[in-house]
Amino acid sequence: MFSVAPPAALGISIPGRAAAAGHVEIVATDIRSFSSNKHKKTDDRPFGGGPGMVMMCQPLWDAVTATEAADPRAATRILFTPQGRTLSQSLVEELAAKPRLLLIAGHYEGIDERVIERLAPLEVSIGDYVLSGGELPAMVLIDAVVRLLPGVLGDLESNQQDSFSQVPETGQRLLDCPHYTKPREWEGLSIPDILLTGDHGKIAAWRLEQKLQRTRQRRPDLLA
Ligand code: 6GU
Repeated sequence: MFSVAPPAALGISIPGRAAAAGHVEIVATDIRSFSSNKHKKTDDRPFGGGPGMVMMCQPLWDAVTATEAADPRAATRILFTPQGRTLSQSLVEELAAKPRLLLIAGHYEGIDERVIERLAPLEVSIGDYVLSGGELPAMVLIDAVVRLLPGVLGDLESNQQDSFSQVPETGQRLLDCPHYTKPREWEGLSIPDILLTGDHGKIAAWRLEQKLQRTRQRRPDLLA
């Protein structure tokens, strides 16, 4: 078959545990193994000249269609590119609800536009900076999606209170509040008294206020 070992980074921490427990299956495909060229070439010089190499249509098309045919569930195709829609927690939530994702990581200056048109993938970027390929963005997306799958996080590490998750009180996406643990005094520094009152209503209100304050100070764009 054409699958290869997924990147080692996916075998550890929460994605690794999720895969071991059967909450997610991650399969990697080497596009090079679909090259019809005797040198396993998957890229070539750009028409019109210029620097860099361009990923050819045929190996990518064949890799995608063969990978899709190996599983009857329809796949949502995602192509990682700096020209894509910026990844956000709401997009991560949308993708976590899909039965199957097919992630395409190009490792070249670009991909022949004709195969992008034919594949019609969702094009996704992870931010306004340049990486040398889509592998790290693919791992970022996998980590963000897998931790939202049912059963992956236990109650103690619930994702309900993460930064960028909608707060139940207002439905806004806010930054997280500060957290404290033992000891009560550390190096002369104490913790906010409210956290010791045992008044869960007041504590929840304080935390919401902290989230709003932090978001106003650090990320006013989230409130706009
Ligand atoms: Cl998805 N790909 C590359 N090459 N660079 C990026 C990116 C993706 N997102 C941010 N920078």
